[in-house]
Amino acid sequence: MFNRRSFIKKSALFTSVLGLQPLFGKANSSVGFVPQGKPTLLATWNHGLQANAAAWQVLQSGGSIVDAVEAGVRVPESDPENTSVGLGGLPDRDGRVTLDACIMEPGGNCGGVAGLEYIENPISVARKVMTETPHVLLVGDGALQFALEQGFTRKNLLTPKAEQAWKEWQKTSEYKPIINIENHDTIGLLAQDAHGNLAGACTTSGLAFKMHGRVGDSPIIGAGLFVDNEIGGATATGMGEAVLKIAGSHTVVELMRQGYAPEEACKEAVKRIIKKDPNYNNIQIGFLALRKDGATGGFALQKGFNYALMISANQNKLVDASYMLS
Ligand code: SD4
Repeated sequence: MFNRRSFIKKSALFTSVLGLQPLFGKANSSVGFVPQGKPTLLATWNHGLQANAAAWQVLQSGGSIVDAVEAGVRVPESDPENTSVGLGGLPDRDGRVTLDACIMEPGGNCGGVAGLEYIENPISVARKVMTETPHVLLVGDGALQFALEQGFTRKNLLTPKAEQAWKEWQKTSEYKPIINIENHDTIGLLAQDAHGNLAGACTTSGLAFKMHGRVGDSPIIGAGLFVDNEIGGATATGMGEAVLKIAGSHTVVELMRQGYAPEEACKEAVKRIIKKDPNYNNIQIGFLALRKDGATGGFALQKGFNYALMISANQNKLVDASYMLS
């Protein structure tokens, strides 16, 4: 494990030798991480590659870190072939596509929507909740009403492919969440710009064929996503109920604050889920973490979770996360 005390000792020595002050944080918040001066993007699953590429483009053309994470996750949201996010997402058991999303910026402001129907890019509505309302989370009809007032277009999100899958499911109506669905699922994107500022976005259609009204971890700040600009950010994918029970992403960030390295922090959060959830064998959970100094990591409960890491214009690659159960 990354040892906080030795890190603080070493960085104190380093800064005193050079006569420098740590750039970020106070001694009692454990940091002193110096950002590496280049952007880093980290996103869940295969579709993270396209999301990262879009976010990178925004940063290169002078967009903000919040513009970048929003633009990144809009790509899988708008892909009708992707059955776990936005347009084309698998519906709930009543055949309704209900979307969850949230976004968080370096200043700690955040916004989210849950159970939002008919809007292709819920992440952009979440951003509007953050910037245009005094609230953090809008749900259901209220979220839709707000989106329409903000000028978003209402459209049918249930594609023929998703409708067909729902009809198939109705033949048995058996509710059994699928682990690692088609290797793309919720998209969580964590980003750091060249100045060291952090932001994140998370968006999903939630568990396929869920009860109508069910909300998972993804739109909940602290569960599906959390960013502390002094320490780092984290995001989650997988069985939302398990992530909610341990306030997963907040837990990962707090563990990094205590000195855990990103992967270790994600692993510790997975361990907490195993301790609490007797059903852990049948679910998947994946966490990603991006620390203030640009260090990254991920960890999953089961085999099969991967994520996209982008650190330069031509270095955007998939990484297989370590996992607990084989
Ligand atoms: C949820 N965490 O709604 C999301 C969806 C997901 O694997 O990632 N499913 O629980």
